[in-house]
Amino acid sequence: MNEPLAESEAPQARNSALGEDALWHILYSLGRDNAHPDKHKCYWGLVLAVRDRMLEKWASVQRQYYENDDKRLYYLSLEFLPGKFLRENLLSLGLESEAHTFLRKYSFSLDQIMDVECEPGLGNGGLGRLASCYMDSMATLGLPAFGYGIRYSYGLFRQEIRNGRQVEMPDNWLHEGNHWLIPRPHGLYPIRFYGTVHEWQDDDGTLRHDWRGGDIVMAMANDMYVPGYRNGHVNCIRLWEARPHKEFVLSSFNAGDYIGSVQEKIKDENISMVLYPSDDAPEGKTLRLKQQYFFVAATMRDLVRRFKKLNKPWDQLPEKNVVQLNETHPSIAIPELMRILLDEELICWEDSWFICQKLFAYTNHTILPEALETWPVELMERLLPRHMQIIYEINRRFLEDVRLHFRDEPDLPSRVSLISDGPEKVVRMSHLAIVGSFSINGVSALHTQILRDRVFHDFIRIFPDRFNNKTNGITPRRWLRQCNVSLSWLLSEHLGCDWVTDLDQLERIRELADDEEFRHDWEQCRLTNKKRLADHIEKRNGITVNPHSIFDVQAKRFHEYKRQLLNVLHIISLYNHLRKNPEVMMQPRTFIFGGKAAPSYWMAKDIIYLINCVARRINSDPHTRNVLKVIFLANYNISLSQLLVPATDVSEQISTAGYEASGTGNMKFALNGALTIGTRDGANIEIGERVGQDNIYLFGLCEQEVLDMRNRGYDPWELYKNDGELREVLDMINSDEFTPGNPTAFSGIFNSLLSGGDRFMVLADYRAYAETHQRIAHEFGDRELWIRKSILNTAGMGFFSSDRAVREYMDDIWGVKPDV
Ligand code: NTF
Repeated sequence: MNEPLAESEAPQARNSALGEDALWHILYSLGRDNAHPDKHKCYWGLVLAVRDRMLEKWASVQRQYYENDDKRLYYLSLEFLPGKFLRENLLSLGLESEAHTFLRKYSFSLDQIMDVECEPGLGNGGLGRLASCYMDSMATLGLPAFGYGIRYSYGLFRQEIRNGRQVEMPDNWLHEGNHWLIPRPHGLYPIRFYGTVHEWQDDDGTLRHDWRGGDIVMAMANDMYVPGYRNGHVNCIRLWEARPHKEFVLSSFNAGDYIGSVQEKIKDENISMVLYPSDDAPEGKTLRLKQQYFFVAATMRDLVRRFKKLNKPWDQLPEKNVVQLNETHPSIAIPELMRILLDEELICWEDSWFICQKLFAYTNHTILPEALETWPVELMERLLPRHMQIIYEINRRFLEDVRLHFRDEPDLPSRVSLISDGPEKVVRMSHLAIVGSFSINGVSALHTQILRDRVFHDFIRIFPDRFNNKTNGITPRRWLRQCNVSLSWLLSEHLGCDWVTDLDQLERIRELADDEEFRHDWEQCRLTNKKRLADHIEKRNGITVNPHSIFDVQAKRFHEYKRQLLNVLHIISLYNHLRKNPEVMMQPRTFIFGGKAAPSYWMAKDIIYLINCVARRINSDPHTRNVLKVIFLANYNISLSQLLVPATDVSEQISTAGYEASGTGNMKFALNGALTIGTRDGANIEIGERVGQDNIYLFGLCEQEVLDMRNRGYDPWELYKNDGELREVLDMINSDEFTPGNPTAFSGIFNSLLSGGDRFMVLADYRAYAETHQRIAHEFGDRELWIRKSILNTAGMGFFSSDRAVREYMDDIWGVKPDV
């Protein structure tokens, strides 16, 4: 099969063939015999050969940044989820067919080679994956951009399902080393924790501060390269790793306490040891705050070092740089830069604050109250004493201003204060991020509106110009071109290859929806993808699924607000219906779930257990198993997602309206031709506007109706009483139907659904959801109608390219320009 996209456009710096270089590296870099390389050697050799080509481009791009005196973007994120690299990098660099040629010689396919690669799980979900999509678009647009994060030794846990329950296993992704990551052991930065603040007076009598003592941990850079799509541009994500300050504490070493001295080293390295596995409930642990400060302090050092090379006055710092904070996790950067300017550069408060406020921009990704980050003042004072002083001073000046401008609102200062009074005083990190940034954005139109109307309502009045929306996007390189090869070829055959970097071109397939031959080809592509997934399911779960059945997929983190429960309730009701009416013809359906639950989130883990128990029961029932299957795919990650997304017919996006800030899974599925069943939440609303309301199944309460119902008093018992089908399902969950001998296994779930306090109002949307599913099954049976809708979904999704999103950030917020 031929590579359909023009590779000749790709600038090629090196002359030697990729394969030759790979062989060279197997011998000289890996020290292995290269006579008959096995698939591991082929993989590692290829990685090094590809890396060489990226490094050459990266070096010249870095020089260019200095020569052109470019403004630089720093993208700070505690999480990145890049997925596997090799195929993506080959594709971006235009090296795919060279790689195929090399591999063919040794009878390997690229797919086989990809099995060797370990996926870095340096993120929990949407937030981290968004950061990676944006890094891809920044490189493709040729932006002078730098990603910054942490090189966790252990990524997000590996999920196993044992007896239906989630079991967490460590993800030791670096155990074989990773050549995509280049460690930079020279020029480490010392990062301080604890210690004390000393005051002194300079010659003019100005009070100065000096943070001393405490513990020092060294920050070492590990660089991960991100090539743009066939434009010769390569950027880098710098991931900081904690290293011990001193190799051993020599005194205890000499005193014979060998283990004691090594312990000191282990303590320091702990900082970058493991990613916190919860995406929306901060644990408030000291180690997490240490991680945040550690990576932010090292990053600010890098920024200041590069700026100083330019020999420009400090007030030009924000003209030459901009820092985007991905959520509040890196917001300690604001007081850290203040500390550097005030205490090290001896700049006055007013000038320092002016610089900060022009440098930082903050993206909010969630309105869940439990996810809004706070840190106890007491902890901050101990760990970062100077930063706490600075935060107090920022707050004092800010509140003074607020009192001045809003004289008749005596309650306002306490509502907007950076420090909340309560039994325990805490620093509200979102308030710090808002006060210290020139731009604050939400990630979908609805989410931004909710920030304006509710969550940050007070701040809108204080800083009316700072708030804006940037609807999320996804990269078409990974989420169409790479994960859906057959559809990509079909698209390129009709559109040419430009859609890969200009996704609006997809609009042009709208008219092909009327073309019978095109519809046939479209359906064949989808079937190929579904068969591939069916094979995977057979292999992984030992269950045979029918590739002609509706593949209905809900793949995302497990959280009550995402309402996997609504999906299961409906599946059980279908099962009941089938058992009662064995003669009825039903559209065969395969319901597929994937996702992890935070290890301490018991309700979410129970929901996983429920799904697996229901699956066991349904899949083994001879009366129903030909028409109904339920599959739980363990260890959902980027690679699995790339397999699921192109094979999905129906994409479940059913969060309680108002709770999902945007969603990006919703975009991936629709881009690949799945139809969405979804609530009017996050970006679902905008997807509906783009693909057309006839081509999406939106149902249930909208955000305002959710609020109204809550105010009126939500009464799930009423729904239980009046809806017999629903009642039967709930009673089954509350019995030993799915857990023989254990009738209370799911009583927690039952009670949460029927408590008037169910914040997520699962039962309120049940009837509308079930009816919508009925319509879907009916319309799926009309192949012409369904394929037409599928095509129109892909056609309308151009807007959701991360290239569009990054361009908006670039034009409205960052003020950086492409340098290609
Ligand atoms: C997530 N937030 C939101 O829950 C998603 O709706 C959104 O698509 C992504 O961010 C990306 O914007 C988080 O992961 C977090 F951490 F903020 F809770």
